[in-house]
Amino acid sequence: MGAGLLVLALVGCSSPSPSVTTTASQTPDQPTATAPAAPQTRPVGTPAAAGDTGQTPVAIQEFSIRGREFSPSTVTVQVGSIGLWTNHSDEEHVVAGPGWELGPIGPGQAWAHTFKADEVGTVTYRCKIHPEMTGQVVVTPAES
Ligand SMILES: [Cu+2]
Repeated sequence: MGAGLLVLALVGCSSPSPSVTTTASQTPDQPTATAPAAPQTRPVGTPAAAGDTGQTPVAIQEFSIRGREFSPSTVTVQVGSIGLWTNHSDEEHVVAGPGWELGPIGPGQAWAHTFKADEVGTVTYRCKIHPEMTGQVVVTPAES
């Protein structure tokens, strides 16, 4: 299961590089992240806390929660990519997608979800606390 991982990081609005602790077991076939609509996607070298070595680098798509909005609200990622939601607001949020849930994400916290092959297509997620908060992620198959 792609259970959410609490990322223990001191995330401030001025520190855009939260350290990510992940136990992602999904290994993308190709590390080439060529999602055209994902300007914030960046490769991650070696997941420091990952148990097994030799893992293929994965892309991280960062999402900001400010006020009661997700940013970006629509983005395209590849299977195996990690979505990282960072709460820059002053209240808790719970990010809920089909079959997964992150949170409650307190102010300053970041939680991650790895997009799996069974999520290929358009994933709509929302905040369970504030249903008016919604976002979409278009998950594309891993290139082979
Ligand atoms: Cu919320």
